[in-house]
Amino acid sequence: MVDRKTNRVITLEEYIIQAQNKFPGATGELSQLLRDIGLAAKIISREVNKAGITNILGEDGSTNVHGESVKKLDLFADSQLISALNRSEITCMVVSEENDGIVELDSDGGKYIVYMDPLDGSSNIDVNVSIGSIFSIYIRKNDSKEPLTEQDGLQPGTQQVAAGYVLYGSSTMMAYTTGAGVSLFTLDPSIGEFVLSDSKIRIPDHGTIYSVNEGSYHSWDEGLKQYVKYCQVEDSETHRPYKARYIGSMVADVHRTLVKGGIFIYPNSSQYPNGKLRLMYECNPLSFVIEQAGGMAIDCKGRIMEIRPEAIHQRTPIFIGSKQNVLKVKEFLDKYAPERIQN
Ligand code: FDP
Repeated sequence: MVDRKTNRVITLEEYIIQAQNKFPGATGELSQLLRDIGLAAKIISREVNKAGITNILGEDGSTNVHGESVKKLDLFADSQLISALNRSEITCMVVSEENDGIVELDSDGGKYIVYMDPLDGSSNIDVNVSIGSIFSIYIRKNDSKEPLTEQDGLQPGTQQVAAGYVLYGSSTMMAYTTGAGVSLFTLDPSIGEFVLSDSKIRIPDHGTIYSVNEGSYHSWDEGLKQYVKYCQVEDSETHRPYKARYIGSMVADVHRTLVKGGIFIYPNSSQYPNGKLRLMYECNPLSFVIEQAGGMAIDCKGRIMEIRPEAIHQRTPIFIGSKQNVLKVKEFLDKYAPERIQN
């Protein structure tokens, strides 16, 4: 996207400053935080792109807090983001997929709490498939003189002040929202800057792609089984059958859903009774982005962002995407499990 007055591209830095200037009382701290994340993302992107030619691919031998094997790039991304956030001393605490407890940063009264999944979709690293970083930002509620605890971070997604993701795909893209729409940037490697691609991206109201790991079909609830059958039936009026697309990296699947419309699902199942994906650093931030673009995100009962979290690494089922598609899957879920319907 080109600035009409100057006829040149707008960088992430410029865009953030312009946005901040619209709020005369703004301290500039949130802008700084977003710039820190942007900088870490560029460094991670560089390593992701050369992963195959350095010795950084593969597992480092340890397992993370969820018992999943940790890839070397996960650890690299985790340390880059934490040190970028530490530098400006405005973030007091980080919760990361890679760390069991909270990580306290060297801030003197810093008010921001950042949740992150430094490298989501990491089982795709070794096969050169898109992966991403996700972030979600909150303001600390209690007095900054009190010791920090997990409780400080247990706020519903509706309290997020900003959230977004970086997708390391055929190009590197960053999408974020501060609650006033979604802005999308593309990393231009020739100048080493994220440049604005779209300042108010909208998700289509209806899409013709469904995205779910169908290998788990037999462990799903009946409502979801019936919905997927519905997606596969021929009906020209509703453009069915829909296309099935599943990358297996949530960021990449949700990004495609944002751009093209449709639905991404990671359900509860007999294998994962509470779903697999994490509420605080996967589902809430991506729900904030999708809602801000005009879409919807629910668990089996209601809005993802209204879930009251009880643990920092909590999991949730998620149905996220175009409004009409999410409402349709909800119809099926409610029909086969009416006891779940929320008034
Ligand atoms: P991964 O395990 O590769 O890190 O966050 C977990 C996640 O990827 C999501 O990015 C992805 O959508 C999902 O798990 C894939 O899970 P399945 O392999 O069970 O489909």
